[in-house]
Amino acid sequence: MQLVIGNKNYSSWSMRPWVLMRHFGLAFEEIKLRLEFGSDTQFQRELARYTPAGRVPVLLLDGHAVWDTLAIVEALADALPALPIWPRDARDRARARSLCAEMHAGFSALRNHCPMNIEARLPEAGARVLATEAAVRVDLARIDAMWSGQLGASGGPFLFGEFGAADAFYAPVVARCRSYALPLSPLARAYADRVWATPGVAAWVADALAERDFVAEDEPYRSAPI
Ligand SMILES: N[C@@H](CCC(=O)N[C@@H](CS)C(=O)NCC(=O)O)C(=O)O
Repeated sequence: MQLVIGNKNYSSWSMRPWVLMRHFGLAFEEIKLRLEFGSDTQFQRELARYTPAGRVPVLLLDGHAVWDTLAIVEALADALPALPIWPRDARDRARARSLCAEMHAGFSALRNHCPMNIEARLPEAGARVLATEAAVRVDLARIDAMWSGQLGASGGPFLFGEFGAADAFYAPVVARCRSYALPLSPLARAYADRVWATPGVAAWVADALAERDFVAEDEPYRSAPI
């Protein structure tokens, strides 16, 4: 298997399947493309070798391209049915898919105003966004309630007991909460800390910190390279 990804510091969508695959100890080759925005970039030209969709991540299964995180997670679950990527219980599985779909299709205010930037510490930007953007407050409250409710239902330590696709989908939100110092309830904060400490997430974060790259489009709150 190969996984085509963007910069680890910035590419929240790439992070999701990568940490899931790493968590389950899957052997895969990582193909990292430097993010660039706009048309006719080197990023777009290289990516076009793998997908016509123009976005990372892309999973190559025996050379067959699967793109978009939801499709990638489903393809992994199909290919590796012994792994608890989704919960075993059908109702839990349906709920886990709902949470992933909610992330995939929603939380645009949080995503737009607090783009993932693992190495950055931007508490002032976070405070400003929370003070001025009601939609971000709504997104954060929904995520906190989702995590807290789901941890109460499952008993933890992860959303459905053991770490799986739903936790991987929310790992970039954990990164945003840290960078922008977004407030969480004690239950949600403890969950976020557990996610951060998982070996797959920790490995991604270590790689992100080592990148020391600067993509201006992903740095709305800073104008200078690190
Ligand atoms: N719905 C897609 C979103 C993927 C996505 O937006 N990827 C970003 C990087 S995190 C990207 O490739 N951006 C490049 C561009 O927009 O040109 C998924 O779930 O994989």
